[in-house]
Amino acid sequence: MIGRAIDSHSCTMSRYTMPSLEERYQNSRQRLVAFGQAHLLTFWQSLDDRRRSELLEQCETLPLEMLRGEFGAGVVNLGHHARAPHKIEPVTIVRAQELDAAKYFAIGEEMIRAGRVACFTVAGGQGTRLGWNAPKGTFPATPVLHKSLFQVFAESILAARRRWGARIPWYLMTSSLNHESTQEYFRKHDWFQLGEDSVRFFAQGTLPSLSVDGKILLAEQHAIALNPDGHGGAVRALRASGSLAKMRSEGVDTLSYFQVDNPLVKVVDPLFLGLHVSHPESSGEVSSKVVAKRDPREKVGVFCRQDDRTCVLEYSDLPTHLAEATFPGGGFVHSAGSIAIHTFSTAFLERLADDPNGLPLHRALKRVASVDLTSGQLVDPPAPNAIKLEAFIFDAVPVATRSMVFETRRDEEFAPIKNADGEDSPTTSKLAQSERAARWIESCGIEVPRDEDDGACLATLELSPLTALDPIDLARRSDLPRHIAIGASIAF
Ligand code: UD2
Repeated sequence: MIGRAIDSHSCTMSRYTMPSLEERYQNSRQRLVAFGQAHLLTFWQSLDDRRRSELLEQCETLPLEMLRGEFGAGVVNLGHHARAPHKIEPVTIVRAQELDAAKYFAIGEEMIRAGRVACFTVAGGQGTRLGWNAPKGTFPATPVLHKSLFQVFAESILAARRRWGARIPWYLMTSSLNHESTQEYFRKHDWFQLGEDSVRFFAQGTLPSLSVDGKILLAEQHAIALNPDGHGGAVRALRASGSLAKMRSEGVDTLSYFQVDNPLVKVVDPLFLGLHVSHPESSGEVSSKVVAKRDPREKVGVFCRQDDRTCVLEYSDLPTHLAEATFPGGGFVHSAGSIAIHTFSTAFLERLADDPNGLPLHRALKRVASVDLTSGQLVDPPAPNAIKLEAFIFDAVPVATRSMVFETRRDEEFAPIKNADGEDSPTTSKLAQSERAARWIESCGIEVPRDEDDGACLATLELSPLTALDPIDLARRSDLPRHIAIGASIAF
């Protein structure tokens, strides 16, 4: 930090000189000692100057002040220790059928046309559960043409641009693990016709892994064990990358946020945007979409009320008795499952980014290979040994004055690809994509073959967003077949 600050000044003020390695070492040492982390310099004497400089650079950028509370927290309070659950009540849910949807849809359309809306995808995760080594967005997701997740989103954005005559820039957050490879993928595909200057990548930040007794771990003798700081890192990264400033300069004041794993997402949804800016339940800061949970154990966060604030409790933090609680007449009390689709005002994100404490950190016990301070050898532990810290974007929700929770249809908007098989896998997602295409095609009066017993579609269908963004769009087309054969595999 110190080195960088002086470096940038030195361009114009020549009386400043770069601090020597020794000065930087002394500064870092003092700071690390103050936070009980001086062990990071254990191998200093055996490092060459290049490695010493690399290590110092990492030490200088460690957010030690922000992490102060984590160093002494130990293994207790894994999960969301910053907000222990006390009184948890169900949340108010806004539903399309209970309001004048056409009015809000028109408001949202006007926002898009006016160039106020940008898309934002968080794509910094590793896709470990899926067993896919490349960036998750490159995973072949569609049932017939095997288009990647990134291509599906790109086609949706292109289609939305054409429909509303708007620019709709696309911001993608990567991490140090996939920043280069993600950009390379888009370059190879010529940015899917969106134009290079409107597809904008920035990498999220990192946080150090800690031992269970609160010591930052070394991944190498000269390198700190760092991991991406969670999708909540988006708040700082949007600011640090200059993205928020760019949005402001281009008149964008609203972000349509979605994750990289859901090919059914509406990348911009006029109804949701209109509700976000003008529904009485919304303060226009952050709004969220939910679906009714499949079952109490489904691995999605749950929207609830706590201390008179709307918030999200991650599934791992929701006590079983609350997850399984039912109303006297039936139905789960806490069924508002988060599908990680939000609308944010950029002004709200600016305010969050200004907060020196940032979003709370969640703690998870994980396996992390680290250097043994006595032997200097890298040790790959057989069991979880370290605390990884992450911020979650949905912790922005309770910061808002009021935050709207809007229920949508799972079969229309949520079929994530998370696991290699079983629930939320490529198989279940492709089936859901094909079923949605079948419903839209049927709504245009075209016959789709269906199983007599369970009603399942007996063909595999894929609808490009460029063909239709919704059933109304599809009905305008004159080039659809009149009939679809059993067993057919068709992409429109
Ligand atoms: C997330 C939510 C869960 C539910 C579900 C819906 C969390 C902790 N849980 O579960 O409540 O809403 O989604 O599908 O978010 N990412 C980054 N950087 C990171 C970590 C993740 O960009 O450091 C991205 C990742 O690329 C993906 C998204 O965030 O697009 C979700 O990450 P995840 O797969 O860890 O979250 P998941 O599926 O457990």
